[in-house]
Amino acid sequence: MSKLLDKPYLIDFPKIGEPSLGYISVAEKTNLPFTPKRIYWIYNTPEKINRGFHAHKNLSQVIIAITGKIKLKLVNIKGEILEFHLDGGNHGLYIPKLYWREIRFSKDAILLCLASEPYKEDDYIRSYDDFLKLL
Ligand code: T46
Repeated sequence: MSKLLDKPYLIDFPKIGEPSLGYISVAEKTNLPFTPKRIYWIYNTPEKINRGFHAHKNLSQVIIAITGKIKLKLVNIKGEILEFHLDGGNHGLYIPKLYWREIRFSKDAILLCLASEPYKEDDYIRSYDDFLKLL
């Protein structure tokens, strides 16, 4: 399935369980905008480190804060800024292609990413000046 939407949005995954037992959340065809071709995760990021600082030419992603808190600043090609705070394992953020991202992590944060494409370094726009040239 490939539903190409041009705006980021939050996805609420089901949260199955109860406090005394813990929870299971599920990402599947019915609640994802694409079928993931790659999964990666980021952890042990020091709080003073910001990651990202790039956009993707073609890649879409869904990002989940499995634990901890993750703040994302997104910029679209018109220069509009959007901010999102993720802090529950049952919420995901869909990020379409062509969004500059800057990401901050709480000490205990684990970021899980479902990516629409395999890793390709030439899909990255890593210079903000080059990104601004798309405006
Ligand atoms: C994104 C944010 C949320 C690989 O070899 N394969 C991979 O699948 C990935 C994601 C990265 N790498 C290598 C490339 C670099 O040598 O891992 C190193 C660190 O990657 P990067 O500097 O891109 O890391 P972040 O945290 O700035 O960005 C990553 C993703 O690359 C990016 O798509 O949106 O996480």
